[in-house]
Amino acid sequence: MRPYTRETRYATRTAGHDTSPSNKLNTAPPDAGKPADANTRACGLITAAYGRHFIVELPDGSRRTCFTRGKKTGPAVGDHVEIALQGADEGVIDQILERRNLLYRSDDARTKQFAANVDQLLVVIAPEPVYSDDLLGRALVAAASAGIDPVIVLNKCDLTHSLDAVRARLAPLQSTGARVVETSGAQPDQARHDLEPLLTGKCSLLLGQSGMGKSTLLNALVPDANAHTQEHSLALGTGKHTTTSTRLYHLPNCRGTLIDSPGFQAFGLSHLGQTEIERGFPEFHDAIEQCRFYNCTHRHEPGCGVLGAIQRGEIQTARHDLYMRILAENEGRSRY
Ligand SMILES: Nc1nc2c(ncn2[C@@H]2O[C@H](COP(=O)(O)OP(=O)(O)OP(=O)(O)O)[C@@H](O)[C@H]2O)c(=O)[nH]1
Ligand SMILES: [Mg+2]
Ligand SMILES: [Zn+2]
Repeated sequence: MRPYTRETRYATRTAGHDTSPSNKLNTAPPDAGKPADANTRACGLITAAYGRHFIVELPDGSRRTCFTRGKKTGPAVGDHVEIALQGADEGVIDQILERRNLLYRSDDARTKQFAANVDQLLVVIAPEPVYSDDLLGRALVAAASAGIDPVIVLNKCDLTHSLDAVRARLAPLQSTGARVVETSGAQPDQARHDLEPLLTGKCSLLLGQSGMGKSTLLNALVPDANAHTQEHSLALGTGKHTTTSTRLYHLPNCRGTLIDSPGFQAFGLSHLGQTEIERGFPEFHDAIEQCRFYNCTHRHEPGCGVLGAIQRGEIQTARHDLYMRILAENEGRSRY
């Protein structure tokens, strides 16, 4: 066992709810409606999203390029959809079948869907380039609000000179129950050993800032993917992230799927209300029980259990600051 292998588990489970932000197509239970006419209609899985067109994988393994009608943009990678077949290799997406969940971010201007029907969120960070605590915390809040299990994947553990510093940085978050798995995409056999047990039987989404090594991990786990990877500095030099679209892959060695996504630089959560935000801060939960007012916002109220716990050093100020920033986004949005 390598010296850097450590793991802790997320203590709290949350139920997922809001799964329909910009889903302008109809949704229906998977077995709803009339049976699809095999000659003209089919059900499939969205494996790639390129703006308005999508790759849909049919049960026989064939793939079709599909479009949504008109201006509708609703489907996300991981969605099961019903399509009307067109020609030999195209189709039109008529309906999104019922979703278990949808992970997305939002700001005042727009919503960006990451993926649907995800079992597990792998938030990839690394010692280099420097990752953002704010963005990591937001990804965990998004996962909790969608009812998706999060795992922090600390990649590039071969960079031993900066590993202790990044572990120390992660420790406070780990103490809140966040699960951390260490690995190195630069050592594909090791990465498979570290991650395959986690991935078996699940749909997992690789998410993180640019340059953290998401596509490198994908290539280790799905060698046929041949995903393009690049030095972060080169990627930024072109003004683009290396990965530009979200794609789903089948894992060859274990049952399950893995989704690679473009790096993000912002993670707005203006769609989340206070209760949903609180779910992303498991270390607040006991303290909230002590709040004097049932509708306490944990900002300034007298008798607030969260503020009390901060004063006693039981909750970190930086985490409370993140909570306040996300709450302010939601309130800013509801004024429009
Ligand atoms: N030393 C080391 N370098 C790694 C490791 N994993 C990835 N890299 C390097 O990090 C750089 C970025 O890797 P990518 O896989 O392209 O990163 P990404 O997260 O997919 O980036 P975007 O697609 O832009 O979001 C590349 O130069 C990789 O070779 C690792 O485990 N160790
Ligand atoms: Mg990539
Ligand atoms: Zn309170």
